[in-house]
Amino acid sequence: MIKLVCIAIVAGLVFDLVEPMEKNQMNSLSARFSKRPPRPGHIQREPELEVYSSVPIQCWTEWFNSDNPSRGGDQETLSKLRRQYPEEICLNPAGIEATTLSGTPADKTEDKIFKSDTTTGFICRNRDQKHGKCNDYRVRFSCPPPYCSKKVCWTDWFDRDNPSGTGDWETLSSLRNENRGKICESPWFIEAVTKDSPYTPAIQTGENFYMFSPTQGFVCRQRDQSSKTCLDYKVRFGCPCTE
Ligand SMILES: [Ca+2]
Ligand SMILES: [Ca+2]
Ligand SMILES: [Ca+2]
Repeated sequence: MIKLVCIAIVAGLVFDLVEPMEKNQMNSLSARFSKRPPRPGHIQREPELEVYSSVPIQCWTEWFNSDNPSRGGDQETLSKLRRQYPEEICLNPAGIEATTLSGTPADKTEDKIFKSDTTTGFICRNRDQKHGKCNDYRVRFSCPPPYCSKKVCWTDWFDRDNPSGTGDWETLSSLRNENRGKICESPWFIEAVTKDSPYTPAIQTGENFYMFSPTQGFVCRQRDQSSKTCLDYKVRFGCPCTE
C-alpha cells in the first residue's frame, strides 16, 4: 500500500541551506520550483502529492518474500517483486537487505549468494550450494518515506513567529525548544502553508525561502523577496509513527 495516500497536500520541500544564499541563487531556485523538473529524490505519486528532496531521506520497505528455494533456488528479483507488489518498491532503491525467513542476514549463512543488489534484487541458486539447496530468503529495500514500512505521522501545526523583523522564522531548533517532546528526532517531511485560510502551500506563493528542510525547519526572509515582505507561514513535520 502507498503509505502517504491519505495526505492531501504535501509540500515537503527539502533544502539543506545552511549558509545564506546570494540573491541570484535564490532566483535560480525559485525558477527551478516553477518548472518543477525531475531532481534527485523527487517523488511523484499523484499530481497533488509531490515531495521534493535534495537529500533523499531513506528508510526500509516492508519485507518481501515471493519465492522459495524449490525449482532452482530462491529468486526475489526486483522485476518479480514489482509485478507482485506494484507501487510498493521505489524506482531506484538505495539499498537491499536479505535475511532468511527466521531473520539471519544472508551473509551470515553458509549460502553462496549469486546476486544481491538494487538492480536485479536477490538470487540464491541451489546449484551454487554445497548441500544443493538455498535457505528461503526475504528482502527489503531502502526507499524514500512514502514506501517505508513505518507510516508517516504529522505533528501539530506550529506558528511561532510572524514576518515582522527580518522575516518568518520557523526553525526546527526554536520550535523544538518551545514545544518540548512534540517533534520527533528525525522528521522525514516538512510542510509549510500560509497561516491563514486558504492555507496556500509555501511553494505556491512564489516567495523565496532561505530554509525549507525537514531537518532544519522553515525560514522566509524579507530581504530575499522582491516585495521585501514575507507572508506568515505555519509548519508541521512528518515523522515516522511510533505506534
Ligand atoms: Ca524467499
Ligand atoms: Ca519575525
Ligand atoms: Ca509564522
